[in-house]
Amino acid sequence: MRNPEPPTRGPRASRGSSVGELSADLRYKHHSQIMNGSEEIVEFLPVNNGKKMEKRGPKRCVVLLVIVISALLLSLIVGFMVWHFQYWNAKVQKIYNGYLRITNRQFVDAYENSNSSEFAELAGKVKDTLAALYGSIPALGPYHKTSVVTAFSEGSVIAYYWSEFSIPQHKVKDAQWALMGERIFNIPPKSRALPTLSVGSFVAYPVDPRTAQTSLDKSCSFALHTKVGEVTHFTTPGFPDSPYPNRARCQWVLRGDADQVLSLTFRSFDVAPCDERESDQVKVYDSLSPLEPRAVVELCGTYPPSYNLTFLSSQNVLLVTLITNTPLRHPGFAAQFFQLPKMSMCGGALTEVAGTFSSPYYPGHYPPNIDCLWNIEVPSGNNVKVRFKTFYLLEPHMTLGSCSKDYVEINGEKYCGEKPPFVVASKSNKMTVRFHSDASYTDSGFLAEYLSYDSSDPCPGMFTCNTGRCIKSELRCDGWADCTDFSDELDCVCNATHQFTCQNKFCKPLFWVCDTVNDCGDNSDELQCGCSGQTFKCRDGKCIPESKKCDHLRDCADGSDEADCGDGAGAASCPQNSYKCRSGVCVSKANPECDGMRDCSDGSDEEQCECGTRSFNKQSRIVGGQNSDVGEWPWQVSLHAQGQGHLCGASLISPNWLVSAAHCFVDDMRNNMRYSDPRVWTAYLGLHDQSQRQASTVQERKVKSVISHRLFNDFTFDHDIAVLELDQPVTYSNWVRPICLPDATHSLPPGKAIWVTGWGLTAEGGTGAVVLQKGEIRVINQTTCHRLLPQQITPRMVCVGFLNGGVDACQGDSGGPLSSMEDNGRMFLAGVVSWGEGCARRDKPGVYTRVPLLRDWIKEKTGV
Ligand code: 4AZ
Repeated sequence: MRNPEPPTRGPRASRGSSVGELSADLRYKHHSQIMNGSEEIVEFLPVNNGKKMEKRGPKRCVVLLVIVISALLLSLIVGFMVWHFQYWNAKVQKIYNGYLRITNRQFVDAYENSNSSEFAELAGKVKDTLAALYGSIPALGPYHKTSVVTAFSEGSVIAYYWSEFSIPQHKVKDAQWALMGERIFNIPPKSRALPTLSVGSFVAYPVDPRTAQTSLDKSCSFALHTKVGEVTHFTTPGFPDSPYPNRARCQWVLRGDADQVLSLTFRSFDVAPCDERESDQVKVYDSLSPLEPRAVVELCGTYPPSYNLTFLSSQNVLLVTLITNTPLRHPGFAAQFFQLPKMSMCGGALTEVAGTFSSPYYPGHYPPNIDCLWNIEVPSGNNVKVRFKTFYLLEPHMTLGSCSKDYVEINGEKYCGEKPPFVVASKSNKMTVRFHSDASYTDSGFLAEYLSYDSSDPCPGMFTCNTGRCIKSELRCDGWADCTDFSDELDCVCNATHQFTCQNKFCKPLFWVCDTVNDCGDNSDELQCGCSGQTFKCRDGKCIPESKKCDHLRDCADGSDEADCGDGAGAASCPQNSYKCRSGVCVSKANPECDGMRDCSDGSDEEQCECGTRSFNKQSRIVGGQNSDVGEWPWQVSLHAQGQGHLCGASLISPNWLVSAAHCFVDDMRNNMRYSDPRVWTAYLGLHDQSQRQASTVQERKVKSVISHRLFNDFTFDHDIAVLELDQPVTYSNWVRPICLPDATHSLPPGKAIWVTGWGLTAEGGTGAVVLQKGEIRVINQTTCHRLLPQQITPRMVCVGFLNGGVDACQGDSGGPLSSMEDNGRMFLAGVVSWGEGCARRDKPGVYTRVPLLRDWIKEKTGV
């Protein structure tokens, strides 16, 4: 039999394979046979039978379309049902922490013991009360699984609990709203039939799953009650000899007697470093339930012992929790607490001519939930001025500028956050200062002084800033903003002989005009600068002073001032100030070394970066001075000369190499001192206090060799750098660590804030410091540096300080580090303390050796 023509070129015609066609034909044949009972000729559509095709094609299309739509609908329905049961209707477990106040019970001591029958009896009633309470709320009742009472405290009785719900996904929001409602409206509403307990108020908050009490480790749960006149101590398990457990959920319930408050201090604190993702964390709550809105502080990392970690409660209880997530090994904390009577009043009347006042328990953290009011009244005819010497009212997650949480309010204006010293003045002899602390997170607060002043002459013999601060009259219109609000530089009539009038009316020294630095702020001092006379024209058209050409500093944005210098500076294969990877590739980014980003494809910019970090959390809260914190500058070294004590500073750059100033090692033959002899020197590392050189943190080393720069000039102090080799390498610790060495191309932009540290004199002609001092100073542009110290500055020198003076290095700081923090938080050795005209004098900034320019020399001599 001849194979008939393929059945159709309609919908089925797309089958391309002969097998497909064959089988299709066979099926048709079979179908006809059944229909007719005999072997009848089956009619197939001829290929060219267009009419028939028209008739039969659409019919099939419809059938197929119906099939497809039905299949689609079916899968939609199935999908919806899967979604409904899998997700929409799926139950999620929610845990809420809370507390409720029972008004018809008196607290008995047995409630402190969760194993007592009294505890069990009351806990049972609280559970029933909670069940009844949730049951009366349709959005909660059906989903309530269980409630567990964890503790009781006084007042009348406060019951702390957690409740578990299993809520369909789509009802979670309603449940949350319902609980919010309960939180706002005190219960019991008249209509609700609750068991025998009378409940005054009720609070519940969703729980961070990490702090859920369900996961609490029973072996790491402690309850402590301190007695009158007693200080109670507690530590993390194993402290200090072994690290606290990994993946632990620990808690300490701290109690005092009724009507007392608690003062808790962490005397030693060293947990895993804070990390944005997962870190170990200690939290203190002003409650016996870990409720976020009652959190007082959140701690991680390491704090030096000098840091004030004292926290006050608002009631007689505190809860301390430790949640560990990292496998890091840290000793944990040692803490103590005691009770003291609740402050009966806070604030008061201040009627002296001058005096001081502070936030409660200053410098400890003020307690949560407290309001103080000071009414200051000075003799009539005078005005009041309040100067805040320290001001720390900072809360995590606070919205900037809103002062909606903790604040100080003076004459209707609110102040909050962290502020440098500032003054508020009144226009009368009265002032009210209100302090408010809300229920969560506290800080160390403020210390303030008030004084009365003659309103007609607020600053006798001085200039009064608009902020109320008094500054020396000479500082008015001198081109430098001495008042924080610039008011000393406003409305000035500039002295045309030596001052330039900026468009914004500031007066600036004439020699700052056209020096490529925007000194006016509106750039008007850099406009209309022709490239005439003693100026060099950059390739981009900018003019710079001729003296800046070939000074090894990139002054033109395109580096053209350092090209064609014929001294090898421009001969490197990378353009000036661009970093050269080991592979030879140039990176144009500023200061890419050790910045945490792989800028070189060979990774060479991120090698040897174990430097420039400190173990302890950064502190900047030294009251009334510039003492450093312990471990704040772990690369700082004190160099003692035989029989003379501390003479110079130095910086640790590797386990056995230091960088210092060459002038420290110049022999003084008149006094028969051979300072170039390494045997004269002893290096103290990890030192904080010169009187505590035996402290366990200190590592003492002899010096094996002193290498001063061959080009050091004892007259000009050019190339004032030396490297010292230690007889034995030091061991890195929390107190001893190296600083990063900057690449030769590392830039120090004018205006950059840098730290100088040392035990040098604390005033010109004064005495040396006992405790390591720190000062924040700023890089001064090279033109200004030349002008202020004419004929004395070489390209190897950089001026750093303030033109007003005030903060500076001094004798004894020489050789010490100028520590510059880069974007990634690492500290780099920007300079070495070298020389200056006196100390902290106006217009006489300190001069430092530019370390980047001598980087290659350091590498050559030390291999570091
Ligand atoms: C010195 O004699 C010294 N003001 C170091 C720095 C400064 C002055 C003197 C800078 O070691």
